[in-house]
Amino acid sequence: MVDAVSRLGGDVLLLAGDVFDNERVSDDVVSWFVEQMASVEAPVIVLPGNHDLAHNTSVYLRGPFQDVPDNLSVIREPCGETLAFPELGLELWGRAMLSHTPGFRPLEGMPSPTEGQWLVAMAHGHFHFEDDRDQRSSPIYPEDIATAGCHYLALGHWDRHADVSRADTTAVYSGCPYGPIGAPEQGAVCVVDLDPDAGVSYRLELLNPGATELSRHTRTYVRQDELMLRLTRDLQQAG
Ligand SMILES: [Mn+2]
Repeated sequence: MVDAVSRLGGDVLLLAGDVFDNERVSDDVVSWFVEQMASVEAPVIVLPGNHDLAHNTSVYLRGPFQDVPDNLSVIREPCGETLAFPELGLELWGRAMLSHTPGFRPLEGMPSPTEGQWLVAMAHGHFHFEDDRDQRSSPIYPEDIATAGCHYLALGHWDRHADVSRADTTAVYSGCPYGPIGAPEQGAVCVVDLDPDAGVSYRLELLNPGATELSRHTRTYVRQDELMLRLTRDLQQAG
């Protein structure tokens, strides 16, 4: 991913949460991450997610994050904060997650765009489709996106890539560099272009196209597993 930023000419790298799986990661892992980000030839913005919360025992309060490279920013404000990159005509907004609950609304408090600037927002949460009836934590509803006002909404939480754009707001789960579970060949970065004339567009750039062979076996296994589960369920219903 670090290499991909220069290869693809990225101006900014956004990491929309769950960079770390939990707070038990060693300081070596945290230091390694900070070093890797220092080698990115662009600003890097990290939004904490539910696996790496911004609360009082946050991984982002650990030693290696006390003295981060100039290009690395972590969103820490629970009410939301805006980072300005005037040289890029870009403002970035995000709201740090302190607890992953149904009451946390990742898009709440997003400002309107500044005249003449792109507003890109980052959010970590679960998108509820129009007909979803279950209540999940850190919910993002269709009307939240439709009325967000930002030019692009960079979403994290789902491991798979998904376009959940509504009205004029382009809103996309990037997918992750290692790919969804069982499909490493789908590991990708989402490359977003903000063009004053052409508008907002994005594309996926695969990072691990060589992983197909491994994936084929993994997916076969997953399918069999699902089949077993389904058969078990059917038997239970029948019995
Ligand atoms: Mn998450």
